[in-house]
Amino acid sequence: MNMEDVSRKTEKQTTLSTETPRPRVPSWLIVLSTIILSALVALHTIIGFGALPGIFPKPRPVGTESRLCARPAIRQEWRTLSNEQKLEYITAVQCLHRLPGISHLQGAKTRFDDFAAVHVVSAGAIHHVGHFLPWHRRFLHVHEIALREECGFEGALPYWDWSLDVASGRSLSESPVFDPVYGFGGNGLDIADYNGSFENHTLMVAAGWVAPGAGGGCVTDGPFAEFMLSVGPGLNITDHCLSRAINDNMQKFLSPARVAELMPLTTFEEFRIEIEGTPVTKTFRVHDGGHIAVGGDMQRFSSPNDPLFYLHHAFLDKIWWDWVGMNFSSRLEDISGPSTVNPPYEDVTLDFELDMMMLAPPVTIREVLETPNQLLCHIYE
Ligand SMILES: *[C@@H]1O[C@H](CO)[C@@H](O)[C@H](O)[C@H]1NC(C)=O
Ligand SMILES: *[C@@H]1O[C@H](CO)[C@@H](O)[C@H](O)[C@H]1NC(C)=O
Ligand SMILES: *[C@@H]1O[C@H](CO)[C@@H](O)[C@H](O)[C@H]1NC(C)=O
Ligand SMILES: *[C@@H]1O[C@H](CO)[C@@H](O)[C@H](O)[C@H]1NC(C)=O
Ligand SMILES: [Cu+2]
Repeated sequence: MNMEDVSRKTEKQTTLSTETPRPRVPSWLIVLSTIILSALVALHTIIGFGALPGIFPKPRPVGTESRLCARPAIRQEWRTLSNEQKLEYITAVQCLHRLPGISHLQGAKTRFDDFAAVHVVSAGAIHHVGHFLPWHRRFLHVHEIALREECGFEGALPYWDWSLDVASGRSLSESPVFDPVYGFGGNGLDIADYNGSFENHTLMVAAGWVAPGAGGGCVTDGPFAEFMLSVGPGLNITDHCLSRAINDNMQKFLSPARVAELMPLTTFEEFRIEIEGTPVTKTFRVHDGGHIAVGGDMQRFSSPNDPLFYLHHAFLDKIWWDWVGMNFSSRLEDISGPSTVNPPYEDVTLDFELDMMMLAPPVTIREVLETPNQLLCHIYE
């Protein structure tokens, strides 16, 4: 059973609880009450909810009735979790990595690989498009459900607010997310002349890329040292270890100011482009900046190979939800952008389906607009 079912059940039980007549009430009174009550119910049905305050529970405005879930999971920033909560999350991720894969996609050996494989296969269709944010929101949710249902995880997906690390003035490698015990381990082993430039080097340098200076090899400490992966790196299908190249030169794209400047953007169109980054923008933004700041697998199409992918994208998801919250009425249903990377372009609509392949049934963008709804059932703290 998942969170959706739990909250639905709770609501139903609350709504349906009725009082049984007390035995000492005379039977004629019960009959009379029943008649009056039936009349009231009929009247109520005809004139609608809200007409009889006090007799029936006050309903919520039409449309909101079953839209929001009763007890949303609370997604927290990594450093605000207790050590016990951190270990619970890490243990659940390791569990997913021990379970056999079900996707049958190339290279996917484990349930953890399934997600990287779907991301690789879908990569060309889910970035630089109108559904970039909604697709990743649903993807994170499906991952969270797998952790819960298949690995007994009882918490919520955490997020990583890297702007806190930038604000601290220290190296990103000192972030609590890179802790060897209560984090995801640190940098990759130094590789001689590693430069981490995988795509158009000229373009990357123009976008603000400066080589990390260290790392590039396998992560050697923490719970994901010797973490074996078979999807990636990039589009390759090769057995390899989790690699990283933590890049402090990316800090300037991940500052609190960079997050703050997204908030006043008035249209989703500006917002989605400004949060995602190159090559649509000329220089890096928070999405690509975060990927490149971690480097290695995280910088490639196979980025879900690094467990930090989920924490980085959860923060981007929070930023989107925060942006909506700044002007709910005008921003909630604002959606735009091409549905494909290549022409002929057609704008996505709320009915556009987010394809998770064999990971989960498709849902529409409309179904993932609000994080505390019945389907997603989470909020950010
Ligand atoms: C990094 O690698 C790219 C691609 O192989 C190459 O074009 C570029 O010159 C290299 N840059 C440095 C600084 O070594
Ligand atoms: C790389 O990017 C530069 C600058 O935009 C462009 O002039 C060049 O054609 C690109 N090279 C490739 C191989 O795409
Ligand atoms: C894939 O592997 C080949 C051979 O090992 C290598 O030359 C190539 O750069 C790799 N491609 C990517 C996208 O990592
Ligand atoms: C919300 O957006 C609408 C439409 O753009 C605008 O008229 C209104 O002033 C905004 N409200 C706030 C509080 O910014
Ligand atoms: Cu992605």
